Amino acid sequence: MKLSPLLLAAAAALTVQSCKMKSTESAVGGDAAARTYVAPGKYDELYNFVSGGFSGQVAVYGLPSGRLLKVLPVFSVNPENGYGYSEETKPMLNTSHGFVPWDDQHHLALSQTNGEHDGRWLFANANNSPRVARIDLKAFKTMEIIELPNSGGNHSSPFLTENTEYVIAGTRFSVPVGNAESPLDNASYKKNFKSTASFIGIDKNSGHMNVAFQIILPGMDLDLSRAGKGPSHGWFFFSTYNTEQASTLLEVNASQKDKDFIVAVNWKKAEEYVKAGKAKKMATEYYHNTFNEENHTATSEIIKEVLTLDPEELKDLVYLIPCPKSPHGCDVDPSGEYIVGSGKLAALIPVFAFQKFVKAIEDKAFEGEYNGIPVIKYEAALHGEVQKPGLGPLHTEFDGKGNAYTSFFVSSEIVKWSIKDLKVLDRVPTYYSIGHLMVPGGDTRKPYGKYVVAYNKITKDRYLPTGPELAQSAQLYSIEGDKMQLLLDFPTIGEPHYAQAIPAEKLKDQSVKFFDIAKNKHPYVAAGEKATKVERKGNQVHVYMTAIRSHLTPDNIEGVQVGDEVYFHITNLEQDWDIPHGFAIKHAATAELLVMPGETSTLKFVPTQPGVYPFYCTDFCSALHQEMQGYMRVSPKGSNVPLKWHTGGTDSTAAVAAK
Ligand code: RUQ
Ligand code: CUA
Repeated sequence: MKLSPLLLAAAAALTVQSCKMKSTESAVGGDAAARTYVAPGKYDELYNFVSGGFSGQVAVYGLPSGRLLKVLPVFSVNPENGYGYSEETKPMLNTSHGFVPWDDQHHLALSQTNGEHDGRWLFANANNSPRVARIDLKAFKTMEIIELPNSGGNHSSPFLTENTEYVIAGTRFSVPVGNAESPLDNASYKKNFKSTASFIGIDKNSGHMNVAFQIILPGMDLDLSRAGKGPSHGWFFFSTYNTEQASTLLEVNASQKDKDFIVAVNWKKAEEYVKAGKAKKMATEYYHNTFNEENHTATSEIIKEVLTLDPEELKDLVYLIPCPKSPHGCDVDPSGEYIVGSGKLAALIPVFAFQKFVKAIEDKAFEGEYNGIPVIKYEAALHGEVQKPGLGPLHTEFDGKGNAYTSFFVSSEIVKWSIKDLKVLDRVPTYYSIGHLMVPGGDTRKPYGKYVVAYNKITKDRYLPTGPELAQSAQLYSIEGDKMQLLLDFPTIGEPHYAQAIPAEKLKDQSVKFFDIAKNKHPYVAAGEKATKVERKGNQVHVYMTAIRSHLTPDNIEGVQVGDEVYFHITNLEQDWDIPHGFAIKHAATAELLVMPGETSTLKFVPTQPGVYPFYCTDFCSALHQEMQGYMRVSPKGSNVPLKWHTGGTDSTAAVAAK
C-alpha cells in the first residue's frame, strides 16, 4: 500500500501530538490527584485571589483544588449581581472622566501587619483608568475605589508596605502632569512627560485610602514594585523600562540601553519632607468612591489637590540602581536584604544587596545622574548574578527557606534558585508562557510556602477547544520537596496576572453571613412589610418593596405612567445565611439586582410604553420561588389611573386608611 504525502504528514503530526501529550502528562506527579483532591463537603486549604486581567474583576479559587469560589466585581460592571447597575453601586465606577464600566486588573495585595498577611483587606489595581480598590475580606465586597491623578496606566500597583502604611502605585505611561496637552515626539517626551509614584495612605482602623503624596519622577515607564521589609523597611523599589525616553515604537526604542533602572525611593524621607512642608500643592481632580456599610450605598467625593515631591530638588529621596535589561519584576526577599531585578531581555538575573546599596550611598559610589537623580554604580549594589537561569525572566517569589522561584516567559518554565549562592537548583516547564507566579505568602516576611502557582499567558491544547478564545490557565506545583512537581491545571477568568493566597483559617470564620436589618440605614429601606409603600414625587415613583420567602411586597402596582422614573428599592428581609433574593422587571434596560439578606438595593426603570410589566425574583430561593412574582401596570402619560398598590389582595388605600 502506498501512503499519500498528505497522510504521511498527518501521521507525522499525530506522532508529534502524542509525544507532546505524553511528556506533558508524565510531568504530573503520580500522587497529584490525592494531593489536590478536596472531598465533597470539605474545605480547601487556601484562598487564592487571582486578578481577572481584562475582565476587570478578581476571582477567588480554593487551593489545592483550583475550584472557583467567587468572582468579586471590582472595576467592571457585573450584571450577575447588579454591581455598577444598581443605584447604590453606580458611584463606585465614577471617575474624573465620567462613569467607566470596565478596567484591566493586574495586581493584588493582601493587607499586612508586621510583614505578614493579616486577612483584613485586599487591594487591586485598575491599569487603564488609574485607580486602586480596597476589598473587604469579611463581606468579600469592594468597599472603596480611589482614582490616581497624574498617572497614565496604573500598572506598578498596588504594592504594600509592611504594616499597610501605604499602597504604592507607579505609572506605566509617563504623561504630562496636570493632564496638559503636548506634542508627541521624543523631544517633547523628554521635556514634558513625567512618571509618578503615588503613595496612598491607609487608615489603620477603617482602611480608608487617601493620596498622601506623589513623587514626580523623570519620564520613563515604571513597571512593577515592592516595598522593603525588615532592614529595608522605609524603602520602595520600582522597576523601569524605557529610560531611553522614547514616545514611539518602544519595541525597538526602549530596548536600546544595556541597563535600565531599579528606582529606590526612601518613603520615610518623603514623609519627613511632607511634614516639613517641602511638598508642593498641585491642582488636579480625582474621584474617591466609598461604599457605606450602614446604608449600603456608595458615594463619590471629588478631590481637587495633590501634594507632590520633586526628587531633583530633594536629593536624598530617590536613587537609581542600573539593572539589565528592561526589568519587569522587582522583588524583595523575605529577609528584606535582597532585591531581585528580572530583565525581560537579560540573560542573567541580578540580585542586589540592601546593605551594599546603603553603603554605596554613604560612599557616594555614583556613576553619574539621570535627569538630576543619582545613579549608583551597578557593582556597588550588586550581591551577584544568577547565570544562565532561562529566557525572559519576569517575576520572583520566595519560600522563606532561602529559595527563590522565577518565572520565565520565553522558555516557559519556573526556575528555583538559591538566594545565598545564586545557584540554579531545579526547573519545571509551564504550559505555556508563564507570566506571574505566586507562592502563598511568597511576598511577605513569612511565606507559607508548600505550593507555587503559575499563571500562564497561553493555554493552547490544555483544555477542550472552545473556538478561537481559550480558557486562561493556572498551574499548581508542589515545592515541598527538592524538586518541584506539577499537580494540577485549572482554568481562570479573564487573564490572570498576579495573585495572592492566604490560609483559609485566617479568613473563613470572619465571613459575614448576612447584614443586620435593624442596622440598615438606607433612606429607602422597608424594614418590614408594614413599611412597604409607593410614593410619587413629580415624575419619580419610589417603590419601597420587601422580599422574603416567597413573595414580594407589594406585588401589584398601578398608577405608573410612561416616562416615569420608577425606583424599585428592594429590601431583603431575610436574616439567614445564603438567602439572597433577586429582582428583575420585564424590559428594564439594566441588570438584575441580587439583594443580600438585610440589604436594600435599587433598580431604576423608565417604561417607554403602556402595558403590564411582570417582575420576579431571579434567585431560586425556596420551593415557592417560582411564585415570587408580581405586576406593574403602566398607563399612558397623563392618565388618571390613581397610584395604588396591592399585596395579597389588600388594597393600598385601605392599608393607608387603617394606619
Ligand atoms: S505584569 S506578566 Cu501586568 Cu504583573 Cu508581569
Ligand atoms: Cu426570592 Cu426566589
